[in-house]
Amino acid sequence: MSSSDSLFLRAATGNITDQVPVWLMRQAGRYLQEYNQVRSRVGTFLDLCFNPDALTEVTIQPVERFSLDAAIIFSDILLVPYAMNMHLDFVDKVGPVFSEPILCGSDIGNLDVDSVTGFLQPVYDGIRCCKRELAVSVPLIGFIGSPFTLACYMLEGSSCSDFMRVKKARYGNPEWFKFLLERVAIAAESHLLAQIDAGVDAVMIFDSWAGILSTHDYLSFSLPFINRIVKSVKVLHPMVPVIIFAKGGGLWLENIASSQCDVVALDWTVDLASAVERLRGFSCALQGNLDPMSLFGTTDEINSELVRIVNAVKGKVPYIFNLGHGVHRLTPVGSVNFVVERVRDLFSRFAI
Ligand code: 1CP
Repeated sequence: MSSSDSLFLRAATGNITDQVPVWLMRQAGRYLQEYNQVRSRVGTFLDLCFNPDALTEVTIQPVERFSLDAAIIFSDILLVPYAMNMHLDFVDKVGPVFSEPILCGSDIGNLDVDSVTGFLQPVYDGIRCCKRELAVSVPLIGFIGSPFTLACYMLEGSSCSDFMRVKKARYGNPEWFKFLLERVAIAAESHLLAQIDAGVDAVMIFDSWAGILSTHDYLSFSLPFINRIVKSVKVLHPMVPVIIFAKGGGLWLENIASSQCDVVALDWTVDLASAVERLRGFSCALQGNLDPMSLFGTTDEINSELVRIVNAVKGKVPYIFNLGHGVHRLTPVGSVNFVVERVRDLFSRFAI
């Protein structure tokens, strides 16, 4: 068997599969005891991201524990701005913090685009290490944040609620806002291509803050920069599937599917059956949709969500099971187990 025969890659390249491939956004992390053990041994979150052996270990942990059909390299979207020379800390109970956010156009000039792949070599070493350790039936996914989502963090400095600085930049100085997006797009693209060169089998672009934009702005300030990156991947690596995830992007599924991407990843706000209808004319696979917070509910409630999902997709569209966003760090591990086993069971029992 070669990795292209894997369940995940068959679905990601547009084939309707008999069994459903399963993986979970943020499948590695603090809800797993074995992750916390490695974290406390290795040091900070950033220490872990730059330690090829340790990041391999935590990448593989959830794959082994839940027999998942794909691994995602343990890393973070914010390593790209970090590699562009922005000081980054992950502060307990706060999250990521850039202590010197971008304040004006002249700060953009200080961003280093050329050294990104040199700085992120440990990530590529980690990818090579994961590829040696993973079974061929388990493909490895590489990823970046979308230029817009990265720019949000670079302007705000940390997680925020009103995105005042982003909106001020966009409406107060759209020219330098676009210039920032261009610089970030170049850096993010080089990191994605380097991950492919190191051996990832598929790539995903996370546009986690897409949903704060108007439709006009999503189509002007986010999707074009993603499209440019997708085009480069397709020119250089036409066989590598590209997944696009826009959180809050349910209004724009057709626009996303019109890029050259292979898989449209859905958050939990989208009605899956309607998404299947809307994307009928496009040759894209679908991924995701289960509300990650449903894992805090009863098994009956989780089960009915899974029945709805399987009913909407089975036999109709190439589909990869996933959540509509990342696994929350307080998620009971038993619920993850239940979801993974139950969705496979339901999928194999439903007649096409
Ligand atoms: O101490 C810790 O363990 C830190 C928690 C943590 C983890 C486990 C962070 C900080 N990042 C990660 C890993 C991570 N981040 C992965 C690993 C692979 C896997 O999925 O198993 C991935 C794919 C990401 C991607 C990521 N980072 C996104 C996009 C997906 C999403 O969740 O929307 C975003 C927005 C980030 C930023 C980030 N990094 C960390 C946190 C807590 C956040 C979110 C902050 C916020 O809510 O604004």
